[in-house]
Amino acid sequence: MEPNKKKSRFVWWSVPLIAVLAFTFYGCPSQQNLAGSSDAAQKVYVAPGEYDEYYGMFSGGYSGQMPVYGLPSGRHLYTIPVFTQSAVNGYGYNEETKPMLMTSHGYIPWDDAHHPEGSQTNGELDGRWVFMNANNTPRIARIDLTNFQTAEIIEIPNSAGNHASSFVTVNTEYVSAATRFSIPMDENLENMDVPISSYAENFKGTISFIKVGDEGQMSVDFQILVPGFNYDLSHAGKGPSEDWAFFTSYNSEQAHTLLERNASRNDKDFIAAINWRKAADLVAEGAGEDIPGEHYRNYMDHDQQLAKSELIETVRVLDPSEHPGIIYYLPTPKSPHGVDVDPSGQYIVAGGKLSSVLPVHSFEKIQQAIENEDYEGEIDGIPVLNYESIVQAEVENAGIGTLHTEFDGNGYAYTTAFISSEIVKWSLETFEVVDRIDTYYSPGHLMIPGGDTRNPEGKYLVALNKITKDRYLPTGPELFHSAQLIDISGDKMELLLDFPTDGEPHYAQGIRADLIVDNQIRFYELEKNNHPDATKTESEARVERDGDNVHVYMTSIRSHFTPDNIEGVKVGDTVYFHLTNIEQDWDVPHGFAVMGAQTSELLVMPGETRTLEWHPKKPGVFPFYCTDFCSALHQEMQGYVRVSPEDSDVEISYRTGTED
Ligand code: K7E
Ligand code: CUA
Repeated sequence: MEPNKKKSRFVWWSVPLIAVLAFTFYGCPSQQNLAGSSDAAQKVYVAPGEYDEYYGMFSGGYSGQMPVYGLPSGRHLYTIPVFTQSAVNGYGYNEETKPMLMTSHGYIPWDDAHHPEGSQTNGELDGRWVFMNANNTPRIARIDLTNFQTAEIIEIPNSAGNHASSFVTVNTEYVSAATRFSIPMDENLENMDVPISSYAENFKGTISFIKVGDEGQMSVDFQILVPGFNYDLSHAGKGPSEDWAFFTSYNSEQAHTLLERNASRNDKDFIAAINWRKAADLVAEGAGEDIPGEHYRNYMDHDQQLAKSELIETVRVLDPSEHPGIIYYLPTPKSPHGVDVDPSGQYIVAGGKLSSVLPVHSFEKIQQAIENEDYEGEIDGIPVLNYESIVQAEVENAGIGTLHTEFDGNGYAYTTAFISSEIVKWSLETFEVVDRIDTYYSPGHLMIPGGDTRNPEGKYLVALNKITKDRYLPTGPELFHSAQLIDISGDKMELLLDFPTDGEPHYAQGIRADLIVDNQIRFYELEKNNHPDATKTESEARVERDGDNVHVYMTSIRSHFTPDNIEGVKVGDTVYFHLTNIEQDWDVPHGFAVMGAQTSELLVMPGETRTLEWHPKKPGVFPFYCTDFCSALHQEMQGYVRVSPEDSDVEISYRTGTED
């Protein structure tokens, strides 16, 4: 990490100098780094009340969420709760959304999310959904962009470390998933208990294709059984290669300990090139075998506005040795990381994280090599194509530790180099580097709006940096990651803006705001709320005892709850507050919290019903209140619930606005 240290030192002593330079050469056009100049400020300035041009949908990494930023301003607009409970609005805490986080391992309130990917039509972003992977307990989420909420989460069976995910095919026919960590696989669960040292013999990988229905509904259509390597990243083809998808792998050494050394021995690992169309056709004709593969599909029932879970027991698996032509290995130097397909669909670029060059494969040459059976070997029935025959170019001087590439649609590619802390721009014609710019520090992914689609918008690039160090006011040992907005509209890249990001964004998607803005739901129509516990008018509000369970059917409207005085609850009861917000206007949520509740608040959108479960532990009178400042009389929006001892004979009663 030498280069970082050097830059870091440079920055400290040069802060006053940069200020002086900026002052002296104010507006100087020859300066590559415009940040801090009024020109840069102008380019990112979005006036108060104005909208940004792009939504930036970022992965939250270990936050498990999807923070949303406006671009070019870098303003944090919202955070979509996805794989992790969110105490901000009760996602994963309230009864309605808990089922979203069900898995075959039980309820899992956290994950590590890396790759958001927008739905596409004809190879272009269409603004309907964003998909995102969960790495730790393999899952894929679908976020609905009409309400910015998680609409569905599907678990991926026979997989561990769902990293090469969730990349879509050109018409969102499929979303990809693959095993980062290979694991023992056997139809008999007891045979899964094997010594780790039997890796080479027992550990397998799977590459999964998740079908997406017209309404977005996801199902695991099929998995392809592959040798036990680490499958790292993915991208679907486009244009001539649109029936194909590409997955990098490392650890073709099949090491199971100290991978930093043991998985770095081979000169080349592989990109798996998969003809998903052919595999899908075979499956549709009945090919493959159904094997055990317990997994959950959780989805938001739009009618009832609550999440439901279903358990699926099996999954269809294809063995490539029985179905020639569905998968080929492309030898690729040295533990490649990202794999990116240029807008024409012709070039497949591998991130050569341990390689001194950046290899670019040609789809045409791949097809030629397949036709000629130009193989240099075979692994478990998978033909390995001849490297020399498929490589189009090796980009020299593309930086050290190259990871990910995006495209501007004007004939250029941009690659992040982690170790040399820079973004390198190179030509898709000459395969020569034409420009480079320092980033602060150590970029992982980068994002150009539409930069992995058929139609990129080559205006801005966002570098998603892994190391922040001295870029902002320090916040102790833990620092937010840093994103940098770079102008790529000219010949020279220009740094415009730094902004801190929540969690650890890996990848991001930039989606033109006009694809999304007009489809926004502003509130849920009360009339269409078919939640079984909805209370649509104050006159229906009530409290009912059912054994030890007490159900409070409650409404909220500015600025009171109905009912707001409740008696007859006893220690040992389970109390369910079913709160319906009966407002019918944009941006009037009401919150709900009761003292001693063992869970988060509820934040209920207009027209929606949410349920908080409470176990009162001691007698007393417990206040509840609205947590969202909803009106001038928000502080008056409160109530009391009386809790009596377990053996009390106080009957259930409730009221609002009357003395008894
Ligand atoms: Cu490179 Cu998870 Cu896509 Cu991070 S990954 S950087
Ligand atoms: Cu409702 Cu504050």
